[in-house]
Amino acid sequence: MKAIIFGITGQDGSYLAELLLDKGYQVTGVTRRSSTPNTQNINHLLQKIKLIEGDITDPFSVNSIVALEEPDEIYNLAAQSHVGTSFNQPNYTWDVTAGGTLNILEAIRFSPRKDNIRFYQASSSEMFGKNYDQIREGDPSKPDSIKTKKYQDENTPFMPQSPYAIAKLASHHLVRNYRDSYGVHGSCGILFNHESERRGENFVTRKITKWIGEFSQWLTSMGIDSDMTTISTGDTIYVSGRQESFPKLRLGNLDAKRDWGHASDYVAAMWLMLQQDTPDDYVVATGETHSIRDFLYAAFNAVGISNWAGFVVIDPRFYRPAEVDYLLGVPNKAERKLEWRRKISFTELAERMVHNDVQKARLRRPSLQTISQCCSQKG
Ligand code: NDP
Ligand code: GDR
Repeated sequence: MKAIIFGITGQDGSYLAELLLDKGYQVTGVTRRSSTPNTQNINHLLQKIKLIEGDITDPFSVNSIVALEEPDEIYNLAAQSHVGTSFNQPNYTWDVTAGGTLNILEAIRFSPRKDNIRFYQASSSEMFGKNYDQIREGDPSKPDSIKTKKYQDENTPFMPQSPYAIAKLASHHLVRNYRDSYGVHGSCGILFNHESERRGENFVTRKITKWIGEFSQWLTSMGIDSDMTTISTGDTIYVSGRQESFPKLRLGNLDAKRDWGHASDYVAAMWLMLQQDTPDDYVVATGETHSIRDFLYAAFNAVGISNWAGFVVIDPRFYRPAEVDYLLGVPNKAERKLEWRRKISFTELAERMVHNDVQKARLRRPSLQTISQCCSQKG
């Protein structure tokens, strides 16, 4: 079997490539030209995969890749995937995240091998935006036990809140339309947030764990235990009796709730979708929701710090013009039809990410330069 992955250098692309290689696929990844190397997520795979330069916004590039590679499966993971960035670069986000999908669908539609190609589209829980459904759960004989649960599943209406989410929704509808109009075997995974040790550094979970890694290394390099008294004033952390300081972690809205899983579990669902004879759309999620505060608690706890609030500054620059407040996905359909199960829990996810970033910071041995990079704290 032969697969093309658009977006192979990203978090999901790298895990998906590993999964397909394990299953014996020939994997071709599409990478766009960059002036500095950006293959850190797939460097360990470079001997086993084929890389082709291309850009999803260029129909000629997409057409020729699909025609020359003759794939059995195409996975479209390429996107401008940062929601906050999409407010500042809406046109670019639209071109990549919506227009790019159209280019692949057209390449499939006009391919003489159309009926032999299966297509996966990376749809997103962001498409639900402000919307959720509700059910009342509990024991009817014990009124106190009855609670209202808010959730999203395949039947929840979409109400996107950002240029990114609107572009993803356009792609989602395009796949349905090409399925209905031209018989394209296209499936959409409506994936809720999934993170990992390879998560981009300006998404909130990785921003937190990377900061913890740098901070732990700073304490270690000064011979200070993490339980020593730190004095937190304004934007800065000091240690009693010492001159040196470290910038606090700067974040936006801590009250938003997300349904967070591990990316390695989620790429398995992508592959399972394309093994179904009939294309369809599936929610992939954990069925749990946690606030950014919960993630901060779990992540700081992984290095033995319980009072995370003293290390964080709220910075309005990281607020979004419109927010998605609450996401909790119900993956019943994926569990029933695909027999998909997630394996990694919320706490394990946070711990794995923190330990990875602590280790990375240790290997980097921070200089003043890395500390100032940490201060710039994008995302
Ligand atoms: P990343 O941002 O880590 O990866 C995006 C990938 O798209 C990168 O390989 C990037 O290449 C590539 N890309 C961007 N623009 C282009 C372009 N013009 N032409 C070709 N390739 C391009 O995202 P994730 O791995 O986290 O997510 C994968 C997909 O799933 C994305 O579409 C995302 O929107 C979607 N999604 C993600 C979720 C999550 O929680 N992670 C949840 C739901 C959906 P480069 O390295 O050059 O930038
Ligand atoms: P999200 O992920 O927008 O859900 O999109 P992100 O980690 O960027 O934000 C999650 C929540 O955290 C709040 N937040 C911050 N976010 C960032 N990035 N930086 C901060 O400093 C910060 N402070 C608070 C945000 O406001 C938000 O509420 C991700 C992406 O992977 C999308 O591509 C994908 O489609 C969805 O998940 C599902």
